[in-house]
Amino acid sequence: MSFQKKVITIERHIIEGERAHPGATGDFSGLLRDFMLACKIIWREVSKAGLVNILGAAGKENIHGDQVKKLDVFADDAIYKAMDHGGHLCVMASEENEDVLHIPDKYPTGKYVLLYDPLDGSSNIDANVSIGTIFSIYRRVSPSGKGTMQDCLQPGYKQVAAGYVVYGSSTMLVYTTGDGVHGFTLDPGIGEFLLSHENIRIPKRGKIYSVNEGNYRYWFDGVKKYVKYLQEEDKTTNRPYSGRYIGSMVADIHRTLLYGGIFMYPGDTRHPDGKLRLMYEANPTAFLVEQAGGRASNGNDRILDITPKSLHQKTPLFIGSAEDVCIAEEFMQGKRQLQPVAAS
Ligand code: P6P
Repeated sequence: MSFQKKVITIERHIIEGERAHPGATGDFSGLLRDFMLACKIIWREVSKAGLVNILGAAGKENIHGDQVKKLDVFADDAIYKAMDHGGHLCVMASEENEDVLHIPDKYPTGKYVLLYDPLDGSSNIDANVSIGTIFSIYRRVSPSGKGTMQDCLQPGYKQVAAGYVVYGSSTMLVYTTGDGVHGFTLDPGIGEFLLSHENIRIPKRGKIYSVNEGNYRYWFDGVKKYVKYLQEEDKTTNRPYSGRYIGSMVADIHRTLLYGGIFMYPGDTRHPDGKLRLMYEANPTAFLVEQAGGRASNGNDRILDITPKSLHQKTPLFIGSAEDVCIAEEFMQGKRQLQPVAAS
């Protein structure tokens, strides 16, 4: 008799997780269920984008001056419409919208806050490169009723859940509620996310580095020295590392989480705070990577300890295997210098 491996859906995983937390109301599982529906709707469009000519710029620019692609707009709308009526949220904020997104008056408000990047890496949509949805969930801090900007501007260590959906060769949800990191692969045949990667742990040190080297001339010395260190030969530390850069953060983070190593988007002389957003990209991925045993900083401070000042503020990001990020920080802080390499 062949025994089918236990099929664990995301719903079952959440409910079993909630049972482990007495006092859980099931509110959270309802929130995630609604969010997963939105991601399946996005997956359906992303997976057929090349067929229905949905690609191409929608002609609008988002508040960051990026050309908005039609799928960006579609994804943003899909998430808002899936989440606005369930009574789980008091307010939302999206990377695509300048201000917070209120719950319509006709719907009840709840105790959670959702921040999301509806379709990160969207500049790669036309090239069929993996892209992703990133989400971050907090408990509200305002007493009741309509949520506020303060509900959205909480430091990353206050997150109660975070994760991403990567739309790639297969579509995967990777999330944490503070009790480890778990991966679910979408079975298109039944439209369910099934547990495929339980308790993901990032290697404590890797041998891949991921950064846009096209920005080299603008990098501060610490970054230049760190990358040069990674390119030196030293078999005891698996150097030189391999360079891998997809230019789609969710895909680069997913590889880093599974294989180890470091992903960096440093600040530079043109953009001292780098390009990535604290609330929508750095905080959720930092929560995930720390839960998997890794580390995430801006080169000096732990990402999750940064007190946000504005909804769309940017931050330099060094994230991945703990030992790799620590070495990067030493170079960034001038505590480590390149050693003269013995002539080979
Ligand atoms: P660059 C995509 O636009 C994005 O926000 C991230 O997904 C990605 O890591 C980064 O920008 C790529 O930026 O400047 O290297 O093209």
